[in-house]
Amino acid sequence: MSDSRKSVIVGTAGHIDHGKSTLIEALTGTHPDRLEEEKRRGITIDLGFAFLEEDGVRYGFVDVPGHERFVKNMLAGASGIDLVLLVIAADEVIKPQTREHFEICRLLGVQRGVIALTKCDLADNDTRELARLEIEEFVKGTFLAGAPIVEVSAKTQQGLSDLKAALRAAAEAAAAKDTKRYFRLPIDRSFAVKGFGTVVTGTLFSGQVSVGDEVELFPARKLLRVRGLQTGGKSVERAEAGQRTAVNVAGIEHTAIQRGMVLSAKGRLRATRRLDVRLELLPGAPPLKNRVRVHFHAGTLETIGEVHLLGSRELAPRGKAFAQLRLQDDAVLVRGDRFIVRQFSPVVTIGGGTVLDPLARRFSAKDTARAEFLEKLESGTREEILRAMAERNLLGIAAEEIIVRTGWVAAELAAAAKTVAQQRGIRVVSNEPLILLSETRFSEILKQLPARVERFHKENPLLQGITREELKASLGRRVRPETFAAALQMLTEQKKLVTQGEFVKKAGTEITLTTEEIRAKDQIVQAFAKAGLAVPSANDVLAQLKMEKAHAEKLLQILLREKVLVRVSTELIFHQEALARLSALLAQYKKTKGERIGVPAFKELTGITRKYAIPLLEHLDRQRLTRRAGDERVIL
Ligand SMILES: Nc1nc2c(ncn2[C@@H]2O[C@H](COP(=O)(O)OP(=O)(O)O)[C@@H](O)[C@H]2O)c(=O)[nH]1
Ligand SMILES: [Mg+2]
Repeated sequence: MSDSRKSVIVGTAGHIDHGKSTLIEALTGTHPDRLEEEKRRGITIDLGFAFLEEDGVRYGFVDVPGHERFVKNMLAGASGIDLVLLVIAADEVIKPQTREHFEICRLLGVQRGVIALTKCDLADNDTRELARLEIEEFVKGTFLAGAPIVEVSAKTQQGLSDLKAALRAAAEAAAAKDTKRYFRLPIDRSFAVKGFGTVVTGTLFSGQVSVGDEVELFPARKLLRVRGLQTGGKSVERAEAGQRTAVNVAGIEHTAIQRGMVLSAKGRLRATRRLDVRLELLPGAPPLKNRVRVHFHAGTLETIGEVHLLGSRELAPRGKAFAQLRLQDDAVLVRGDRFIVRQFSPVVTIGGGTVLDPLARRFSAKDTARAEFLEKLESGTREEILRAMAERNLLGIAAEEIIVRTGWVAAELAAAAKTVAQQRGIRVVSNEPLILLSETRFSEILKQLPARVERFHKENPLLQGITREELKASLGRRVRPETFAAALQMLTEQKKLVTQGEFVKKAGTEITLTTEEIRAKDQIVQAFAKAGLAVPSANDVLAQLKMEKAHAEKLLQILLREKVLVRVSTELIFHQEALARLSALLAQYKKTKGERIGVPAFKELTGITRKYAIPLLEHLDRQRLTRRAGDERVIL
């Protein structure tokens, strides 16, 4: 679907009673106040929405409440807006929520806007002129410096066409939201529509969504099917970033979804309660102490967070710092997302900032590299960020983790990884999945592996080698399977290690058994081979040998490792050929007598006593050759 019409979200901002809702109605014909209580009291309590399509631009208006008690609702609406319509009444000019809303928009990174000087029918020329000067002073040096200040009156309709022209110019200049990123929609409402079921609404933050898509609901991590979509009051097949969107989802009650939850592309995000951020304090805020609790707002989510300042005990007004936020609830965030913090009590907006690492490592005084890492995340190129992530993690970093932290799409990640792989210092240990690891760490592993193998040979002179599994485990949990495989491959290519099936050994080592050992080993094998299924006890077999028990024990271990012998229970060991014959026997039985076999029939078939039959049947169950069904077994 190619569609040249631009979609922009316009959010109102401004003090209560300055005429925001009235102005939206004058512009769109829709009064945004929805709730009964709002209509009765004549004030906006929650978010309101209206649409307008004009001159090839689709406007989604989000009307916010001006009352200081409802700033938290305003915050849910303000995230995701492209343009702010700052509403200032000519007769009152700058009031507390004019300031607070404006600061919030600035902290949320809103880039553009239009200022509406409302209620101009109530102000004479001089008053309007003074208001203008005051507003110009107010926005000086900010993103709204130089923004048009349009005089309007919703009552007389004066200035409405100028306002639309100003909005249109701003809409054209505004950067379009990225429809190529992963789909993300912070939910602001959830309700049921008769005949359709659950509908959630929100500002489509990034990417796009189509009817039929499977999307993920956070933090529940529930997959939901998109049954229908609406934008601008019309049913559509697809909605994209920058549109107010209603999503009809199947498979969930509307009461199970609340404001603050997020719908997103499947598997592309992760919930977090610990994030590293760049935090900024407003000029008018009191100093912020380390470990203080704040209200945290991001997207449509509101929760409580604890601030851990990096490297300082207090943040001064206007100050900026790196900090870790610990949240009380799950948030779904990626690098670059904006957030707002409000004082715990009394509740006023004190600052905000940008998410740098949404899956931050636990705060620790020993972690001296954190600041440098965060600087990279804040202002580095993709390549620099990728390097920094790979270097910071002993395990290296995998594609999936990079994506959930950064929101990068596959092509961006691939391009950056390609460049990084060509530079020194970072190694691609696996392409599928993509895993990057620092060379320093990789060479450590390259040194550790032969040392571990060597030690194994020393401790187990009779064994041919260490199993892959044991070798991997000896490195601890700080090595991914892919990294282990890559290192092992490199070492075998360099002929430092040799692999033989399950076993890894040092190149050039052959275990050499003495003639006496070889003979003894053979004796053990013969004893079990001869016995068939009615095996002797291992102790008895070993006692027959003319050697020390511990020594004989080792030979038995070798045979078990070589899988010549198989341990079926603590007591019983069988020759692998006897077991192979047993499964052939069972297959034959199944063919001729059916799939069910009881213990008596099994004993008869094999000619063994209960002492052997029961452990053998349990072994067969574990091997999934049989399955227990009451008193009988089903041959699989
Ligand atoms: N005279 C006049 N009154 C207005 C104008 N715009 C809004 N009002 C009135 O101001 C009051 C508050 O308006 P409202 O839109 O609810 O303000 P909000 O709190 O900013 O949304 C209402 O009684 C409106 O009728 C205007 O341009 N001129
Ligand atoms: Mg209002």
